[in-house]
Formats: sequence, structure tokens, C-alpha cells
Amino acid sequence: MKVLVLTGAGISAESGIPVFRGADGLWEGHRFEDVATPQAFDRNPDLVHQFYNARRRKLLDESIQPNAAHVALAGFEKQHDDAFLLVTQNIDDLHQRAGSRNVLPMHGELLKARCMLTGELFDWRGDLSVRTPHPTEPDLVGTLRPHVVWFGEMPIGLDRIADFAADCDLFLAIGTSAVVYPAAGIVASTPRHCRRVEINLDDTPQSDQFDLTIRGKASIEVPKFLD
Ligand code: BJW
Repeated sequence: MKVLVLTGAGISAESGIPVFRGADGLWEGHRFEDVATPQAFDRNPDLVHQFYNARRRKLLDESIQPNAAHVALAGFEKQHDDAFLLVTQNIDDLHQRAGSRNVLPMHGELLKARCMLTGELFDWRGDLSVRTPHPTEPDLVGTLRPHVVWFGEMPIGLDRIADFAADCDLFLAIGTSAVVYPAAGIVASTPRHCRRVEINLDDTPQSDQFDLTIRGKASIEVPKFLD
């Protein structure tokens, strides 16, 4: 059985990482959309760096740990080996920390920085700023940005996702509001025989495309479903 899983912010909510489009969807008074675009970064790089620095520090706080949903997915993957792909829209590393191996972080990774000149990636746990020197080219300053995918940018791994979705047997969407494309379009690209299951606290605009919709907390419903 070929299994494709798509996760969103809801799976990490119970680990203490706030969702984007919930009651606490503002960051210090800024709409999320106002800090997660290339235009925002051009206009005010300090503000955008502060936004990601704050989130990176929080992710590295020891209180933030994978929850039962992350752990259950990692255990399920062990039974399915290479016929399993976990596409996450989350930029945290909680799936990897829970032990998942075949993880495709389609919106990037908060613990990586990317040089805007060379495209090089660096593991990154500290703050970034317009004054941060390039790690290996000391003459370059301020060329690093968070390795994340903003609105209007191309998500990562789309060909691999499309190939995997085209003949998967089970598609599981967990904790995503299904409003951000192309992730929200994956369900529609799964084949006719595929069983589509959505786990979310609430209905989403895509709910009617699923064969089974499970309403509840990911930390409870994911382990129950995969058991
Ligand atoms: C729980 C729970 C619990 C809570 N248990 N559940 C019109 C139509 C189609 C597309 C577009 C359009 N206009 C513009 C576009 C394109 C745009 C887009 O989709 N915009 C929409 C807003 C309309 N997309 C893009 O720009 C993308 N790029 C692109 O399209 O490139 C061109 C292209 C692509 C492909 C082919 C050809 C061309 C890029 C999108 C990048 C998104 N980036 C962000 C930021 C990442 C970095 C960061 O984290 O800062 O990604 S935006 C943000 O939203 C983040 C998330 O990954 C993403 C999705 O959010 P998610 O994960 O669904 O979270 P929430 O908060 O929305 O929902 C949480 C859910 O959990 C809720 O449903 C809760 O109920 C639930 N929940 N607690 C279970 N305990």
C-alpha cells in the first residue's frame, strides 16, 4: 500500500506552535501574510528576520516536543518503508525529531538559512539579520534568508509530490486548513481508487473531497486512526 500524508500547522499546535489562521494568527499585530512574502522581505528585512528569529527560538525551546500524532506517523512509516511519503507544510522539525525519515518539507525548514546569491543551504540555529556574515565568504554580509517558501514562491519537491500522489492508495491530510495552494490541490490529484482521509478539528473547503473526515485533535485521532 502506497501512503501519502500531508500535514499542516494543526499537527504541531498541541506541541505549542501556534497555527496561522487561528485566533492567535497575528504576530505582534502583523498579519501573517504581511511578513511571509518576498515583497515584505524587500520592504522591511529586519521585521521579517525578527518574525523568523522569534519562531526559531521558540522551536528550539526544550518545551517544544513532538506530540503523539508525530510519533504515531513515525511508527506507521516503519511498517511501510519506501511506500510512504510525509509531505509537511510545516517548517518545524518535529516530524524528523519524532523519527520520520521520508519527510518532504514543501514550505522549507526554519533551522536552515539560504544564501540569496549562491543558493547554498546552511544548518542554522541562531538569529539572522541584515548584518549576518556569510559563514564561508566573510566579505558577504546580509545575503542569508530563512530557507522557507513565501507566498508567490515555488514550493519544494512538487514533481516528487505529484509522482507520488498519482498512484497512492491512501492519502491522509492532517491539521491543514486546505486554503494554501498547491498543497490544497494534492487531494484532487490522487487517483480514483485512493482512500482519502482528513483529520482536522474543523471542516475545511476541501472536506467534501475526502472519503472519511475525522473531527478532533490530531494527537488523539492520528494514533487512533493508524492503530
Ligand atoms: C488542528 C488542530 C489540532 C488546529 N488537531 N487539527 C488563488 C488560487 C490558488 C492559488 C493562489 C491564489 N492566489 C494566490 C495563490 C497562490 C498562493 C496561495 O495559495 N494563496 C492562497 C492563500 C489563496 N500560493 C503560493 O503562493 C505558493 N506558491 C505558488 O503557488 O507558486 C506558484 C506555483 C506553484 C505550483 C505550480 C505553479 C506555480 C506558495 C505558498 C507558500 C506558503 N507559505 C507559508 C509560509 C511558510 C513559512 C512559514 O511558516 O512562515 O506556509 S503560508 C502558511 O500557510 C504556511 C503554511 O504551511 C501554509 C498552510 O497553512 P496550514 O498548515 O494549513 O495552517 P493553518 O493555520 O491555515 O490551518 C491549521 C489547521 O489545523 C486548521 O484547519 C485547524 O482547524 C487545524 N487544527 N489545531 C487537528 N490540534
